[in-house]
Amino acid sequence: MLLEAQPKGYNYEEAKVPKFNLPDPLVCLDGTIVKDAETWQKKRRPEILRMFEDEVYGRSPGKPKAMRFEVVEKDANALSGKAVRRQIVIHLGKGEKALAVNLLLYSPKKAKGPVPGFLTVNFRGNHTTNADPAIRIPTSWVRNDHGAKDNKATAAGRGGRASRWAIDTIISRGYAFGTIYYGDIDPDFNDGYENGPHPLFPPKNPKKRKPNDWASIAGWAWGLSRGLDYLETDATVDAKRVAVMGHSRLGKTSLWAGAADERFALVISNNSGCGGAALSRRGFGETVKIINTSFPHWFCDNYSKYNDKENECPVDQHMLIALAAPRPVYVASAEGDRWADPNGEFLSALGAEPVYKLFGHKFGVTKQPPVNKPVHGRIGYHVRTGKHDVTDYDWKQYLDFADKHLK
Ligand code: GTR
Repeated sequence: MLLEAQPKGYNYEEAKVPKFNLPDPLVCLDGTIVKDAETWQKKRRPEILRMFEDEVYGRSPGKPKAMRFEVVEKDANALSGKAVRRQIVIHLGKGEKALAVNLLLYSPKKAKGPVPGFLTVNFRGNHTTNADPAIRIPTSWVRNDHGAKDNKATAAGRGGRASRWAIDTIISRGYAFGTIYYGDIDPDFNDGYENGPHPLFPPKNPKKRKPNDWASIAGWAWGLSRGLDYLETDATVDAKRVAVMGHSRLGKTSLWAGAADERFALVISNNSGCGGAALSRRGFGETVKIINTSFPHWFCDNYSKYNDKENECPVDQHMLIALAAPRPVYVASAEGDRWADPNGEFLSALGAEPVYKLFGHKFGVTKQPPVNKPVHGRIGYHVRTGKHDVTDYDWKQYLDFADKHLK
C-alpha cells in the first residue's frame, strides 16, 4: 500500500488502540433493553439523537418560516443535452444576515417521471463540480485555491473538482444530482458564530450561546435539509428517494443530516473519520481533542468535555450510524486515509448492526473486508485503495447501492 502522509504524533497502529467499551445502542438510559423496532423508534432513538445534539453537534432549529426558493436559471439541454439544469437560490432568514444558498441541480433529461437523486455538499463552490460554464460562481467566502483570490471565487475554478463528482454517470444511471457549496451555508472558519445560519436564530447574539447550541457541522446539515425542502417542491425529483452524501468534514455533515432529518432516504459517508463514522474511543488517527482544537467551530462546546476523555462520552459514532436505521446507510473508507481510521469507520458500521437487526437487516460481515471488496447489505461498506478523496470507484458503489435500495 502506498502510504499517504499523515499528521505526525498520532496513533496509526492497531496494536496501540486502547481497550474500551462501547455504549450499547440497545440499552436505554433507564436500563430498558431494546428488543424490538418500536422501542427503538419511540424510546431509544430519540434519546440517542438528543445526546448527539447535546454533546456533539449541538441543537439546530427546524424549518425556518423565512424561507423562499427562487429558480434563477434553467436549461433543458445541459451536459450535451443529457440533463436539465436548474439553479435555485434558497433564501433563508431576513435582514442583513439573510443567507442566499445556491443549489445546483441536474436531472436526467430522458426521465419520464420523478427520479431518485443525490443531494451533496461541496467544498470549493458549485462551479468546481463540473466545467459547465453556466454554473453560478459563489459570492460567499471561499478558500484561496482553485482560482479564488482574497477569498472570492473566480471562473478559473470551473471544473477544478470535477473528478470528485461523477455527474455524467449519475445522470446516465437515471439519478438527479444536486449540490450545495457549504460556504454559502456557513463559512468554514472560526468566526464566533457571527456568520452563517447561527445569527438568524435564537440566541442571535453569539455571547448568549449555550454549550449545546449548534455549530458549523450542524449548520451545514441544516442547510442540506433546506435543499431537501426545495426538492420536495420540484416535480423532476422524487424527494422520498434522496440520498445525502458528503466527503470528509462534509461526510460528518451528511451523517448528521441523515440522523437529524429522517426524510433522507439513504445516507452516505465518504471518508468522514473523526466526529463522522470513525469510533472516537479507538484514538486512532485524528482524536476528539485535536479536532476540537483545530476546528473549534465544528462541534458544540460540550464536545470538548471529551478531549482525552472519549470513554466518558455517552455516545460513540456507531450510534450515529444507527440513527440512520432502518434506512440504507453507506460508510466508505480509503486505505491510505489513516487519519480517518478506516477500520474504526468499519467498526462503527458494524456497531450499528444490532439496530438494523431489529428491523430484520443484516450487515453480512463481521470483519473489515479487504480493499476494493464492497459489501452492500442494508449497511454498505468499502475500503478502496488510494487516498482521502472521492473517486469514480466510490460513486460506482453508491450508484449500485442506490439501485438496490432506491429503484
Ligand atoms: C482535516 C480534518 C478531518 C477532515 C478533513 C477534511 O483537516 O482533520 O477531520 O474533516 O480535514 O474535511 O478535509
